[in-house]
Amino acid sequence: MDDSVLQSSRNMESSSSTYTDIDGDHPKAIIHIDIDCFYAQVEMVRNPELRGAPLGIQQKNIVVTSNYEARSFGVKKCMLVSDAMKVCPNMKLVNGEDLHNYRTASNKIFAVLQCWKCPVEKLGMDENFIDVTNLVQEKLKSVNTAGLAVSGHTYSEPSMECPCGCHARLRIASQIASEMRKKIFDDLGYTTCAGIAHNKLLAKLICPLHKPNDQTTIYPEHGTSFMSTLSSVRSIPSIGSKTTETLISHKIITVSDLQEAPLEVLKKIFSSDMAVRLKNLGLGEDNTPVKQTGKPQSIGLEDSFKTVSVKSEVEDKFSALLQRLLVLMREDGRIPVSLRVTLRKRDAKRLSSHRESRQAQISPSIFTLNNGLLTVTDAGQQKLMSIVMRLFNKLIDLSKPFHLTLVGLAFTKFQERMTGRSSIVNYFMNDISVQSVLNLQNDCDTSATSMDYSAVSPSSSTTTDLSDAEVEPSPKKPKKVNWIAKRRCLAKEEVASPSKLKVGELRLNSKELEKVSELRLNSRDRSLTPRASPAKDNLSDASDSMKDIEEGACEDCPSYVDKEVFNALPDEMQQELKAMWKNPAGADKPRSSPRKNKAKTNTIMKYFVPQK
Ligand code: DCP
Ligand code: MG
Ligand code: MG
Repeated sequence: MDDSVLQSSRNMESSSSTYTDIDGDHPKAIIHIDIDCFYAQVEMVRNPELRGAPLGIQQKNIVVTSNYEARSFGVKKCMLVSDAMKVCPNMKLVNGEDLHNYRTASNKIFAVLQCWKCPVEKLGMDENFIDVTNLVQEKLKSVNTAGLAVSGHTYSEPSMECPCGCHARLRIASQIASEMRKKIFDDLGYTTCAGIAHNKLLAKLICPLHKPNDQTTIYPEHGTSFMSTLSSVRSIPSIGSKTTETLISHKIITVSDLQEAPLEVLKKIFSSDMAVRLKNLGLGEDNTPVKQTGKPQSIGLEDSFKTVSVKSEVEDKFSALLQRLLVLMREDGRIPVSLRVTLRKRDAKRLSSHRESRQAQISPSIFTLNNGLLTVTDAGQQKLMSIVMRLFNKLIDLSKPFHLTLVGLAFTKFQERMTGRSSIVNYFMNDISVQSVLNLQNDCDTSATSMDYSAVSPSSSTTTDLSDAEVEPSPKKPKKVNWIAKRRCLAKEEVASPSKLKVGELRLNSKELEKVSELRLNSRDRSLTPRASPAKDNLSDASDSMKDIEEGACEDCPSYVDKEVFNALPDEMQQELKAMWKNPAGADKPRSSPRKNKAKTNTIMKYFVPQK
């Protein structure tokens, strides 16, 4: 870091930015994309009649953003509605307090950007960084860079190439940025701006230079001079209000001031690391990586208040939180398998507060797919509420008065699901045991993987269990995993090739099967993720975990049949199996006489064979 400061300082010291300044290496190519007047565009895409005339998005008494037509009248972000209407009396207002559509749009944009298979880091709702370095390297192999022009604007034209080759790379990156913006527009209808640079800082700051619906590339040697055009140190993204205040108190107000401030002076004001970082930022230097954004580890909501000390009130609060949480869950798309309840308790004697949480596993079968959306029936919601209240009862001794100042609910673990309307996917995602039927297609070698489940199974965890063992069944248990592993191996012996799996018997078409296989992989990958913090995972041991699934259980099942698997099968298949068990002379002994009854050779029956 010190080196880069020295390097940049050297650049600063030269009277002008000549090409003798260009040395060093600028290997990265970063794109920053920001959606134009985001909330306003979302509303205009939803309702095209709003296009072409001034539009403001109102939250409370503020216009949080407006389209470019309104901006041309002088409407600015975060203007009071009254002021905005004075400058633009014809502006239509749309209420933007419900963020649902904006979040959905944001997720769709993120998904489009993932198509390039480069790291994408989401910043807020309408911005993304994309590190296209590797993609550019790939393209360099096939693209003739000699005649390749930049796509869009250039901050400042270079008169010679940088020896490290970054100019050519950034030109290619600008072409990629164009493709990305075009795809966002073609697929979703949003116009965007992009900044292209060798680091995140410059890519972000150069992005709005040509607004709306355009893009700008900046070359490394112009970074310092571009930064000096920024009037306030606050314009630098990682400099917050406190640091700004401190800098201002030392008469460092503009970015130029920061550039000129000797590092030694900054080190007297800030820690050494911070001083170096500030100095670098001022000079346009930034080596922070683009970190791939993943889904959040948990989705939660909290409600704080002065006091709640009656159980029925707590229940109301949780009920309201649950409704909102289910909306967030639907937007997220993953199936929760763990629910956490948090309380903040006020201790009147000690005049202090502290938080306590408990969590329990929940059965994925509570959730259903309805028109491709994850939903919970009224009965499912009641079930979730009863889990919440049981956890609450464990956190609070109701025989004594209590004083709460916050309640929180969060889904803390998830199973991946495939999107789409396929009911069979929904059906098969209920439990990994069900997936084991499908694993018959796979190599027996995967049994080793299936055994890995035990390594992350709740009961093998060293966690001190604080949770509610009665609450809900565990979706993954080592006991069952053994069954799966054995079953897979049996399958290999008995089903010589995947084609022998009579897919029709499973009422699956090949597309659905593909989806389910993917689903299984997703689910397995999730399950194999080691717990970051076992102490926080107070998962239930689920000793009576079969309770839910055994409702309407298979009383006629032979003892060797895994009831969870059986209960997860479609009704017709259950009926078929039951009929066969009633007639043991039939196909319930597929291993002993697999070819005698030709019609039944490849039925589901063969997978319900006794273990040796
Ligand atoms: N937003 C908000 N409150 C703010 C600033 C922004 O609610 N103080 C919301 C509304 C914006 C969205 O965030 O539409 C994205 O913020 P931007 O700063 O990117 O602004 P816009 O996308 O609206 O406009 P621009 O075209 O300048 O990017
Ligand atoms: Mg924007
Ligand atoms: Mg933005």
